[in-house]
Amino acid sequence: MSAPYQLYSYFRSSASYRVRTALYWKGIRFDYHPVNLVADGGQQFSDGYRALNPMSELPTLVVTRPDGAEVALAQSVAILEYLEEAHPERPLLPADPVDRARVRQLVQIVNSSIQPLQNLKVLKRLAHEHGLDKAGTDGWSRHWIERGFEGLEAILADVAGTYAFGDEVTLADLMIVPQVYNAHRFACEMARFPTIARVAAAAGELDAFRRAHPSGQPDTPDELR
Ligand SMILES: N[C@@H](CCC(=O)N[C@@H](CS)C(=O)NCC(=O)O)C(=O)O
Repeated sequence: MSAPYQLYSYFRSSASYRVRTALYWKGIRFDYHPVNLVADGGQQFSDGYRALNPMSELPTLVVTRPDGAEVALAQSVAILEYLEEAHPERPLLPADPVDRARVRQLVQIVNSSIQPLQNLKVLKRLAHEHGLDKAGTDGWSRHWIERGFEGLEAILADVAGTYAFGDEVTLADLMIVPQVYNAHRFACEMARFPTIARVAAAAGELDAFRRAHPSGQPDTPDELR
């Protein structure tokens, strides 16, 4: 029997990593459908995938309604908010409205002010239209991640506990752990961001985060396992 959710994911996609973590955190069954962002010129551009997600981005979560109708949800934060509402067990947002907004502030720092600037399509454009080599595009990504982490570090210095917002895991951790994974890929100087590094390491130890890690997905190449 197929699972109630169908996740379209790429092992190294940080936005997919966020959603995988939420699914494991809440113990929700899902089928994994790999979409390779680099093979064949990018499988996200295939007609089949574009029909699910016209933005040609990962992740997409296909949800089956009680009447059997399937709905494709895109944008990882919209998916996380949906999962939080549909599966309130093991909540990932605090109860207090002001605290919920503060967690969402952290979510949006990663979602809107960091990740889009180092997305694959941006790096491809810099390489193909503006002549940057690999060192150039890596430097670009490093710059924007470190710029964003400067602000995030200052905020976390006030609000972090064991995890990004106090002592409970929240959506902020689901955003920060994959962004720190990307920061390492681009050789960011993480020693400058001790609170971010500390909370990402603490959350990264937890079972859901381990299971969602890029090194252990069905489409992870053997050499990266
Ligand atoms: N804001 C979107 C971002 C999605 C996104 O950028 N996905 C990346 C992988 S992490 C992607 O599919 N990139 C495809 C490309 O750049 O061609 C979300 O949160 O879902």
